Amino acid sequence: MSAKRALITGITGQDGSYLSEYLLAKDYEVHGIVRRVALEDPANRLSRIHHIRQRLKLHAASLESYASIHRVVHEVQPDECYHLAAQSFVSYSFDDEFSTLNANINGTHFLLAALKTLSPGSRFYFAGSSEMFGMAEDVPQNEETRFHPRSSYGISKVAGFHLTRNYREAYGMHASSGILFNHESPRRGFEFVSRKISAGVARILAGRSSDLWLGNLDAQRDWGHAREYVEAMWLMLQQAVPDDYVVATGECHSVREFVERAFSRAGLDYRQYVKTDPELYRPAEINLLRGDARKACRVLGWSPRIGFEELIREMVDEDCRALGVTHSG
Ligand code: NAP
Ligand code: F7E
Repeated sequence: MSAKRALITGITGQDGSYLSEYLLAKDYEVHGIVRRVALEDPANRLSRIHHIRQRLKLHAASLESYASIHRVVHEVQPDECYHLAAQSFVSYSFDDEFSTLNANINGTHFLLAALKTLSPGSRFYFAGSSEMFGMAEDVPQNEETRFHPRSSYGISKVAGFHLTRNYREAYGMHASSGILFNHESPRRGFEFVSRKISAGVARILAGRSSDLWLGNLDAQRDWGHAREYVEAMWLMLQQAVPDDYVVATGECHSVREFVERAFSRAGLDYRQYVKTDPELYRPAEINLLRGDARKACRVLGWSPRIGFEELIREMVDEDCRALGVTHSG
């Protein structure tokens, strides 16, 4: 039997890199969509997939161009398509609502439309987000919780979620959405708070900074590890029937707790280094997100194994190692 073919958008990102490794280990033929500029600057823009680059088939295309998406879908005809590409930074979505909505909504629509026309038997995964719940009425949030997004990023994900559901219902496509809560790793982008903190700890230890400026320390999130969240994506596409699933740990912690644990891992007291800047607060914050992933556990057999402490330890240790510093934590 020939290998299954997967197409991943956003393959250069945190989740795209873990998912590629996971699918390669299952003997998939893995194709990825990247921006043209990434192919011209591989050292910087392909760094997360550098180690597996030779085993991947990369295609230049843009989320903004239907013609380019159409061309890649026509060429690849994937068995499974994982749509991970997005402007994913919530803070930036307040600075540029237009590009966030355009890229995230049109990109999803273009991909679904191209698959429907050229490869209707493909199975499709949409990267939904707990940001869709926003100012949620219920805690914890599950698949029945009403959406109340608080940013154009969250709004774009609600639109993508409904597009995915509509293609499933209207055209019979095997299209599923994962509603994933925050997931981090040493491959997380430096702009997100977890990595900003772990990298900040390492820079302080290395003597490259003396402080770390953050925004709202009281916000609470449900933080898991990206490496195991991509397994849930794959499991969704192995089901006979497409559906939507919350993926979360069920535990939540404040940013302050994350900071406290990360600094103490390195033997430091965060109160001596962390400063807050009101400029880093968001115009509309989400104070508390905590997921109820019982459906994913029951139907997919998925549950998280890596806890909050272990996640922070791995991130801090990896950032310290990268800067060549050891710590006494
Ligand atoms: P990430 O590290 O920020 O990766 C985003 C990917 O999207 C990168 O490969 C990026 O390419 C690509 N991309 C962005 N804009 C693009 C455009 N206009 N055209 C083509 N590609 C574009 O994000 P992640 O953490 O892996 O998350 C993966 C997906 O899950 C995203 O859709 C995110 O919104 C969603 N999600 C993430 C979380 C989380 O906690 N990580 C939770 C829920 C949902 P470049 O490398 O070229 O910029
Ligand atoms: O913020 C607070 C900030 O940017 C987490 C994305 O993957 O997960 C991510 O979105 C919290 C917020 O992630 C700083 O106000 C305090 O309350 O790490 P973040 P996010 O906004 O939760 C969801 C599920 C996604 O879907 C997104 O794609 O931390 N915070 N001080 C800060 N946040 C940042 N970035 N920087 C600070 O200095």
